[in-house]
This record gives sequence, C-alpha cells and structure tokens, in this order.
Amino acid sequence: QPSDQEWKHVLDIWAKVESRLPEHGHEVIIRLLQEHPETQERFEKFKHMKTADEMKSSEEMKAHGTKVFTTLGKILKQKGNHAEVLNPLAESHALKHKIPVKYLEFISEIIVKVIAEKYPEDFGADSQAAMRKVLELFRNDMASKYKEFGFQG
Ligand code: HNN
Repeated sequence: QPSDQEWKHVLDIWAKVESRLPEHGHEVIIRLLQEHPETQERFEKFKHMKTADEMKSSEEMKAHGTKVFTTLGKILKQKGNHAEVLNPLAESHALKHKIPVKYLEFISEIIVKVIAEKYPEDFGADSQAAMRKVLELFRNDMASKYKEFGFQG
C-alpha cells in the first residue's frame, strides 16, 4: 500500500494537473490511441478518426479526456478507499466496454509520461514512483473486480 508520503506526492502533482485538466486528459487519450492503435477499436465514437490532427481538434475527444481525468482524480483523492467510485467503473469497463487490464497499463504509463513532460520541476523521481504505485493499486483493484464480474481482462 502507498504510504502517506506517496499519497501526498500524488495529490500535490494532481492539483497541478487539475489547473489544465481537460487539456491534459485530451492529450493522454490522443497519445493512448496513437501509441496503441488497438485501443481505438474500443471507442465507437472515435474509431473512425484517422489522424492526430483530427483527434486534437475534436471537442468530443476533449470531453472524453475530461471525463477520464475527472474520474481518475476522484479515485486518487480517496487514497485507496475508492470502492464507491471504482466499482461501477470496473463494471462498465469489464462488461460494457471490455477494456483489458493491459490497456489500463498503457494509459498509466502515458499518464506518467505526459505529467513528466508538463511539470518537469514538480514531478521528480519520487513523485513519479509514487504515481506509478498508486496507479498500480488502481489497476489491481480494477482487475479483482473484473474477476468478480467474470471478465478475464
Ligand atoms: O463508465 C462509463 O461508461 C461512463 C463513461 C466513462 C467514464 C466516466 C468511460 C468510458 C467509455 C464510455 C464513453 C461514453 O460513452 O461516454 C468508454 C467506451 N471509457 C471507455 C473506454 C475505454 C477506456 Mn473509460 N476510463 N470511461 C470513464 C472514466 C474513466 C476511465 N477507459 C479507460 C481506459 C484506459 C480505456 C481503454 C482504452 C479509462 C480509465 C483508465 C479511466 C480512469 C479511471
């Protein structure tokens, strides 16, 4: 389990992310789809998009990035006591969207990379390690819910 110090690192950097949450969420989604094209197939509404430019100018994709980052922020702020937010998310991502745990790993790495690019002064090695650990906890809890729902993930 992450320590108090690790949670503090994560929530301090997240406060900075929130100053431009829609933009950062949008960028993370674009990078996910560009670096892992198979993930694009999971989105009925984005499947048809071909270029990064098309994605960048899409308000719908920005709205989706905002949704994803808002949910993630809610989870982080629970400092591990996140069942109330996570359980319905695990249910929809297992049964409806069918999102493998592997895709959660992909986005975790991209989240760390994008934050490191945007906030190099505030997101040092300790904070990056803390963020990785917290995102791993999130994925583990998603994976155990997936199993309860009978999704192998
Ligand atoms: O649970 C829901 O279906 C509500 C919409 C939602 C939210 C709040 C989704 C979502 C959708 C439905 C989009 C719609 O119709 O508005 C879809 C198709 N997701 C996906 C697909 C893939 C996906 Mn995710 N999500 N999401 C959230 C919130 C948070 C959230 N989603 C995630 C990943 C990695 C992928 C794979 C491509 C994802 C993460 C990591 C998070 C953050 C906790």
